[in-house]
Amino acid sequence: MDKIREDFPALNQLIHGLPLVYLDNAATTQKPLAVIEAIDGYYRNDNSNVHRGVHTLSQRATDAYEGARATIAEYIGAKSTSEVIFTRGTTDSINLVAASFGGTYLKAGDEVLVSEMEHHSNIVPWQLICNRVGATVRTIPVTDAGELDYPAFKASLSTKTKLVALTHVSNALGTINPVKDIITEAHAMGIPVLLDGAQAVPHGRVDVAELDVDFYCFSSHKLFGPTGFGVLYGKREFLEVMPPYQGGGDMIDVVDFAGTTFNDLPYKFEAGTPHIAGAIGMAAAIKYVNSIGFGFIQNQEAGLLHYATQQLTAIDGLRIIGEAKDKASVISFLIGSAHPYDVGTILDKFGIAVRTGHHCTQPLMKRFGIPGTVRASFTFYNTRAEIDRLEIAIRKAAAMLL
Ligand code: C6P
Repeated sequence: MDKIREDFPALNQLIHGLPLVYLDNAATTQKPLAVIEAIDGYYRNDNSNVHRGVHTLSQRATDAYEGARATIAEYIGAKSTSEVIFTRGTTDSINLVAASFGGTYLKAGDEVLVSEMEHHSNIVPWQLICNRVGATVRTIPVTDAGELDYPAFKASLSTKTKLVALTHVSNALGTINPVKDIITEAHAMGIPVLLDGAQAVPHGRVDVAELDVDFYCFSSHKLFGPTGFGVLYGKREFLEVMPPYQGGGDMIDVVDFAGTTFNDLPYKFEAGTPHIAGAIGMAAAIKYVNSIGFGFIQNQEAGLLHYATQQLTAIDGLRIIGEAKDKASVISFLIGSAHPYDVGTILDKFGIAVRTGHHCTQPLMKRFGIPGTVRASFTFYNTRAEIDRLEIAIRKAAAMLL
């Protein structure tokens, strides 16, 4: 563990005079040296634009950029690199599908099915497009335990449903949704499925071919890579017929005032100079995760989740929000009537980083009748000793606030 933690320089610092306990991994993970060095190396040695130059640096940059696409495609089990579109992140990926797929195929009276536990970025893009075309965003309720109401999901599917857009793992509750069953159910009625995988990819191997998912969206920065970069995986049969999302350089074939033709996949959806260092950094992150292995990662996270749940539930007045049977290493909680911001501010004084607030899931907070939660999210570099520090700090916060 010491050796793993040495890979993450940001973990090794004092906050308010105490060693940092970083438990905000669902917001963004820390970056290993392998990622920092890959980005540094690119800017030091190979910095150039891609797909545009015959000179050596441009070729090196292009090779690294397209090499990253191959690494990412292999990682998620995509059949072809042409199904892997580079975006600014999960939010951008969902907006792309909403604007291009939604803008083309959604008509008045149609429905897009989302759940009550969605992040705003899997709600608002659908509201924007549905409002434009006269379609409706329909919601699947969430149970008291924070699970998807599966019978309600089944009952919501109809001939009006043109897309099911669901989160794979809830950022606010940690709930892991039964996505394989959901996809099978939707496909049986000919309905495509988009999954928001922002919180799923850091916790386990996702195989898009095995899932048979139609669109899969995720961000690099929650997977130990750089911010501002992410992926839209889409099945070729959809991407081929979807119109471009944005216009500009690289996404065209021939431009003429009489009419413009577009580049092949995936470039049709990648207008302008891309985040080259982002792609290189994300590929380095994937190689790093592969070197650690999901066997170790999942074992570590399951142990931390179990230990933290046990330690935290022993605290008087502490209530966990989200008790799904199948859960990622996330604990959202409230202590008595204390406001989450106050708890988070006190925890910071003890050197502990957690997230507080509505976690960009306001409808979910409304469902539970709460203003927000305090969220501790763990990854493989966290330790039981850190959870002990969290527990002690929560007890002190409770003594101060209640
Ligand atoms: N959730 C959190 O603290 P971007 O910002 O595009 O990289 O990811 C958006 C997003 C989409 N879906 C889910 C399930 C997410 O968790 C997030 C980001 C962070 O929970 C920041 S709000």
